[in-house]
Amino acid sequence: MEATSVNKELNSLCLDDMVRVKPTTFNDIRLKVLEIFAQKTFLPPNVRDEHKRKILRYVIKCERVFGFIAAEVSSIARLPTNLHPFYLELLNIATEDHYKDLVTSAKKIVAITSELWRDYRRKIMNSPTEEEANRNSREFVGRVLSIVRRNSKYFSYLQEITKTVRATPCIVTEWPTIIVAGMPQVGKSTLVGRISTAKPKVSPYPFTTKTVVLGHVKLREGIYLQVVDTPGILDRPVEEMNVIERKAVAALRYLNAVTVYLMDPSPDAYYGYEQQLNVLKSVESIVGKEKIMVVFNKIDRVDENRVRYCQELVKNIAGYSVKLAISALNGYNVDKLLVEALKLYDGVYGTDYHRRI
Ligand SMILES: Nc1nc2c(ncn2[C@@H]2O[C@H](COP(=O)(O)OP(=O)(O)OP(=O)(O)O)[C@@H](O)[C@H]2O)c(=O)[nH]1
Ligand SMILES: [Mg+2]
Repeated sequence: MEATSVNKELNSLCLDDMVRVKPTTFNDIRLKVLEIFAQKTFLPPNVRDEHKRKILRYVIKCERVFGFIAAEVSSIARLPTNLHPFYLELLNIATEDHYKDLVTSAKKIVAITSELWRDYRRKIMNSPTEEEANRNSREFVGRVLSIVRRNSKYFSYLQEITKTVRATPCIVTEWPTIIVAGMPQVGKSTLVGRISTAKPKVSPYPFTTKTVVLGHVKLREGIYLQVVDTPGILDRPVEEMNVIERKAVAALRYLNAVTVYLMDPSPDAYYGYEQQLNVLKSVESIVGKEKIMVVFNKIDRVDENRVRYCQELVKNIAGYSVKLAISALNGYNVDKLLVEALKLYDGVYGTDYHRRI
């Protein structure tokens, strides 16, 4: 078994292919509109009538303003809302649950601006004097900017959206997926880094992992696994979780996977076994007991008696038999873990991967 890179094109879902937008704000738009309006206009030489030439100048200015706003805001209005639920949830997390509001408000700007432009184009064209054409075109720009101002409060999330898009891995939909979950500091990233192509940051501080990280493992020619590193989850109700924990919950809830629930049985673990068992219960309430495999990590620093004692606790308090004890740090039993996880996956999804490796 080896960590290996594979072709990203292979039946993969990539957020950056679907969500393409660049951050902008009302102020950016306002400045650009004023700049466009002030630009010199060059009239087509075939318009000879002096009055028409003066009027046309304003039509062209406003047409440019309209074209700019339509293009700028349409890229937001066209953001997809029928995404894979995992991706949709990540975007909701990035926008404090305002992703759909953002798209709706951009659609509103485009629709109202288009309507205004239809009206004002006629008005400006029919202006009897240059002064009136000037007044009408300024009125158009003023009204358009006011529409943008009133409907752009969610644009402030665009920055966070682009960050999320950049940080979100592609999902290969046809591969078995194994999520590694647990409290902060149990060694999730160390494990994922050891077995897969992903190289997540490891450190002795909680919430080192701030987003979902995905790695690939080649089990044999043509058989690959996806391994998902998740941020740590604390012992508290799902509704009270912070945005980092919510990303772990999004992976658990929306990816078709099995979950390795990693525990640190050390007596001086960052979080004690009671909290770790409470979080196991939370994870169970999201994915269901049948999709969970409980694994002890850091076995290199825990004596046998302690392991046995903790196994009993897990059995008696949470009702799970601990499947394996590993050391993500030195690699002890990690290959076994992959095989066991795959067996669980096959049992849940009716596949036969573990027989083919
Ligand atoms: N002794 C020992 N230390 C380990 C083992 N696995 C991880 N560690 C250490 O535990 C600490 C936390 O490891 P991480 O892999 O960052 O833990 P995590 O669960 O990803 O933590 P968060 O990202 O904060 O949720 C680091 O100091 C690792 O070196 C292990 O098997 N044995
Ligand atoms: Mg981590």
